[in-house]
Amino acid sequence: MLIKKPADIRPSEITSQSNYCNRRDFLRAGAIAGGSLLGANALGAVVPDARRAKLADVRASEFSTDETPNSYEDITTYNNYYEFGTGKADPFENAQDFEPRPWTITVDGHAEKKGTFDFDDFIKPFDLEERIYRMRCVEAWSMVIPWVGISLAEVVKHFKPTSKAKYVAFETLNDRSRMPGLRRRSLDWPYREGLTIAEATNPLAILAVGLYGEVLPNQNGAPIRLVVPWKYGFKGIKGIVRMRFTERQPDCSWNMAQPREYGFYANVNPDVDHPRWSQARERRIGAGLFASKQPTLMFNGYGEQVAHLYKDLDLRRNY
Ligand SMILES: Nc1nc2c(c(=O)[nH]1)N[C@H]1C(S)=C(S)[C@@H](COP(=O)(O)O)O[C@H]1N2
Ligand SMILES: [Mo]
Repeated sequence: MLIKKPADIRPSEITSQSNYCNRRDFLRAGAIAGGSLLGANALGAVVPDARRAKLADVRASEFSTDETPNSYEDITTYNNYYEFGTGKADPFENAQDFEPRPWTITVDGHAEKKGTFDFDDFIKPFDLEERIYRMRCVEAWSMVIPWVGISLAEVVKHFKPTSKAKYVAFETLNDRSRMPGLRRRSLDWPYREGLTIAEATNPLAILAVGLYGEVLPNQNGAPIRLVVPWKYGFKGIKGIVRMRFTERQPDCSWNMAQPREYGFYANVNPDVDHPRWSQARERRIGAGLFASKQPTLMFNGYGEQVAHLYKDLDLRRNY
């Protein structure tokens, strides 16, 4: 285990957001904090099972944007998470009582290391980083979100995919007793997404476990979700329970539902319109109803890091 740098979150982004803590959560968070005095570094990353508990040992990332993050309220009340309903406020309203524990993640397919891991054991080997990313939804709205996450590239390396592995497929929890939206066939459950191995090992891709320096809220995908900032929001699968290394391009929920509208790649691209609307501009959530839309950037502004992944690909056909 490498020695980590001390926590280095920009205080301005966190202090105003952390007032709420119920007594039970407060006590549990306290117990974790006490434990960390004995050496959280030596134990690896620890994500407490307590709402809005602060995450320890988070370092800042060189990949963060310096744009102002959206408010905690914007980020946690305007969501897409169809397992909790299709309205933008549904996940906030219907996911409050969801318990993201116990939680296991199964890793299978073409990899040397496989198995079913308890969430804490899964993330323990990896360092926590704050990554303030621009996020762009296919519905032409955007936000800036201060995630806390672990590098997906590190995770992939850890499980040692074999030469047969060309893609990584992810699946969301599919438990009707805990997710009311699953009773409707708004999508073919479980929610599924995938990346090429090259995409999954790009340094920008993360698995997020936190937001604003705190444990990830349920409506944003607790306890662990994917974040790929150069792709449309729907690639960012929430509540991940399975990660599978595959030889063939995996099925993806939105692509299965509407193949003409949602492709496998789903790179943010202002030049390729969605069949029903333009993708050239975006509305920044929180900017006010009368604020003008801003231009959308190729690869959501992350071209320097990711354009090389697609140099041999026709991005009009591979949308
Ligand atoms: N399991 C699951 N993951 C999901 C979705 C979903 O419906 N179910 N919606 C996606 C879409 S369309 C978007 S825009 C993002 C929204 O993430 P956020 O609510 O944290 O901003 O989650 C993505 N991940
Ligand atoms: Mo989306």
